[in-house]
Amino acid sequence: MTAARGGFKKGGRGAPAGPLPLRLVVLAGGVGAARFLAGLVAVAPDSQLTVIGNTGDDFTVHGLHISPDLDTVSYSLAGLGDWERGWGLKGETWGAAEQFRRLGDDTWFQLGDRDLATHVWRTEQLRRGRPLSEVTRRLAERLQLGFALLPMTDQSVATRVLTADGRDLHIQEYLVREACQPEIERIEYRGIERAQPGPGVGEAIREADLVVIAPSNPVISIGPILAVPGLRAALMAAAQVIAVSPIVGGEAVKGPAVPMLRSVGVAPSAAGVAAIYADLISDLVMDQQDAELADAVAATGVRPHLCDTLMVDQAARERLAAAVLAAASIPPVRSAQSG
Ligand code: FO1
Repeated sequence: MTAARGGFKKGGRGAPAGPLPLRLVVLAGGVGAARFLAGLVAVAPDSQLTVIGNTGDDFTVHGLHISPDLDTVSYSLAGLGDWERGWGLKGETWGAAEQFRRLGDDTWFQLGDRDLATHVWRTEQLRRGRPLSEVTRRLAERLQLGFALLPMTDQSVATRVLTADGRDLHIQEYLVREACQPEIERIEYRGIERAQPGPGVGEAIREADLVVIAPSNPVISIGPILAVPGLRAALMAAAQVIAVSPIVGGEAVKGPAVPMLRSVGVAPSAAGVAAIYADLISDLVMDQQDAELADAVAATGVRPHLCDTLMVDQAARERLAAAVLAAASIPPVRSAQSG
């Protein structure tokens, strides 16, 4: 990443001018964002990358603070993640989970032995009074990520799923323990009104040449980030914001985006994704399988860009990242692998 670039205006399609490194910001959930980022860091020109991560999924298990989306991004980009499972570390063993089970603790949310060390370490740092942003900065440094990973906020926010049968579930209970089965009545980002953008979050968005909304779940991964007071306004003032649709052919690439979008009254399609982000984005990168939806996307005032968005391997991740840069008129530093 050595070439140098400068800024351009919102919706601008001309080549960026000037000698500054490109300032890229990615709004990220878990696995979809991690895959996209693996492509982006490979093809982006000389740039300062800031990843703003969802913490609405954060959870306490066995007394430990878990930040699933931050960990999925950091493990994956540090080359330590289990790409197949989509979460946790590769080469994991499960001795601690077995012992927790023996001791009578709930083990539906599995912590591998190596992963456990991260949570013990993070919890201890938090216990010493360090904010999550500081703890995450130290973790990113130790894993040599090479980019800034910022939690969306230092305050505690919990994504809750209120079910049609009257239950109030933490998002992890809904996703993992209940395997996304309950009918959703409503989704809440509890605590969001007291949240402030984490240190550096607003500045990174304001100073960015390009903000990319990763192909993550718009409701439970990106929704909490957008709901942090002040961040929508910062995005509306940003130079250029482009999203990647996580919905292909009416299906989520992974996870429960379809019932989630329905629960907020949005069609589970690329056109629905365009509608949900329409006031923030100038462009949507969407799958070529959804070509017939391009006009519906354009009708929301968002420019559609068609390509293969399925990130089946590293070559595909790089092609998608290159397509996003192309949508912003930024040539990749090298051609994406042809596969
Ligand atoms: N997902 C599962 O489906 N089952 C698990 O037991 C599980 C454990 C887990 C532990 C640490 C971690 O960082 C993530 C974990 N995940 C697990 C993934 C996670 O719950 C979700 O995929 C994300 O929160 C959604 O973005």
